[in-house]
Amino acid sequence: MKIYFAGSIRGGREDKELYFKLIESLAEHGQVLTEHIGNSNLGEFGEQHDDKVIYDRDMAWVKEANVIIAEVSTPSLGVGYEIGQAEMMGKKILCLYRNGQNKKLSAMISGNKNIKIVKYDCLNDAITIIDHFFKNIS
Ligand code: 6K6
Repeated sequence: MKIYFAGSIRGGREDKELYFKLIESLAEHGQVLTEHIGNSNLGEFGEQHDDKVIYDRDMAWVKEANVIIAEVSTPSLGVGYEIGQAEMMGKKILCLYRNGQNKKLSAMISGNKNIKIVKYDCLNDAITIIDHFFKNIS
């Protein structure tokens, strides 16, 4: 199982520790192609690659992945783009949205019937949701 985890980078790194823990949990279900998203040293201005290199690499990984798991509590153009591309490729997509955010989830995600969106309260809830998701697709 190849897993593409998507989480905000330039959209804001407030949830980077949460991403790290989610990636740890995802790694029990397969190979996480995007482990760097949880890297606490990667800030909004983090990884010093050319943007084209990042785009090409990430799109190749989206193609390679069996599933896309996106943490969408922090609005991110890049995460939204990846979800849209993954949908066009027919990938299975799970979006996790934490309750109590001051910004509502975009209707382009919440209104899309091809995307499974689950709201959660805490890390343990999110891990349970992830475990169910993988149980149901295997
Ligand atoms: C430059 C500055 C900080 O980080 C960078 C470049 N690093 C990136 N490395 C890997 N993936 C990236 C990078 N920037 C964006 N992405 C992809 O877009 C990731 O897969 C994330 O899921 C998503 C984040 O998009 P933004 O719009 O929040 O950056």
